[in-house]
Amino acid sequence: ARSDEGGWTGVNERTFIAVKPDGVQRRLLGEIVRRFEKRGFKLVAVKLVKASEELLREHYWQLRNKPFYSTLISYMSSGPVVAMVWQGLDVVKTARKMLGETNPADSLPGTIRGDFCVEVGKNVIHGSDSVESAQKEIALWFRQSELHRWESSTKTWIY
Ligand code: IDP
Repeated sequence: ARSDEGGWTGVNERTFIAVKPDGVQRRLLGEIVRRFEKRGFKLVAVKLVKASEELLREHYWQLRNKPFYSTLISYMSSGPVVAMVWQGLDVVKTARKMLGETNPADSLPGTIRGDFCVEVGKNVIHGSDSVESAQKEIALWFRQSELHRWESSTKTWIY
């Protein structure tokens, strides 16, 4: 991790979003990307990736003792996921609101999980739960060279 990775705050805050294998299979990628774009966030990295078990075990390290852990790892490795980094003011918190709750049944209509899924084990999308987790997850899923710096032409209309 490079030293400037920790400095992303304010309008430069970043979060890690992954469309899970069910989201990819169900052709929800475009709809999900559309929501983040229209909200005003900036895409700084994206790739289709078949995640290794090793990567997933590290990603879900904190859940290693949960009864659903092995199901979760096989679900997440059952097909390609779309890994993304989105940037913008309060993007970590806002993305979590856009996703809805972990359990789709608790997710309000209008949220991604509230609109597109019904079961906690097939909840179509991941989003970092804090700025600190976002930094760890971005470093885990992406190389520095995959994170792009670019100026959005709509910036002055969003901020
Ligand atoms: P989050 O994804 O909303 O941050 P976490 O508690 O970090 O929620 O759980 C990670 C993922 O593990 C969930 O998104 C979901 O796919 C899966 N998961 C969580 N709780 C359960 C459960 O009770 N049964 C099956 N899978 C679960």
